[in-house]
Amino acid sequence: MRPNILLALATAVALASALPVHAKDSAAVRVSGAWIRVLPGSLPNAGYAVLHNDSNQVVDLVSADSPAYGRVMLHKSVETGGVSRMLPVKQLAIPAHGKATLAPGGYHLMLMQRALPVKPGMRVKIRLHFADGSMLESEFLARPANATGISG
Ligand SMILES: [Cu+2]
Repeated sequence: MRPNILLALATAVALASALPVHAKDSAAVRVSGAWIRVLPGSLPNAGYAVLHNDSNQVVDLVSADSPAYGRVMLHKSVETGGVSRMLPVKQLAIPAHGKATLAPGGYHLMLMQRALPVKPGMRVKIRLHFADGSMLESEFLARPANATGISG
């Protein structure tokens, strides 16, 4: 190979290795009260938590994933004319020095295509991804179908 091609290859390798391989952990967001309502069979499960933003800037939750589920979506439950429906949500803002709540009847993580067994009492890893490219891995406590919160 000619030297200038080798140089181009070396530059390409150097550029590739400079790209971030892993998203940086979010230092701004904390999760509390994280739990999953486990429904029987192949029904989707729902994940709930309170997301706290300790920083001076709004942080947007844009997606999530989990080794226990093939697909995780951000949803919002809305009631129109007495009928409850779920709508996909592109992003959820966590205000600066504030919080965003995912709870039954409102925002939630829709956990679909269960890939691992999830039983009440288990702790399930879910990674939250934010608009700034950071992410946060947290453990959600699996709870039975009739649970109304992380306890009770
Ligand atoms: Cu949903």
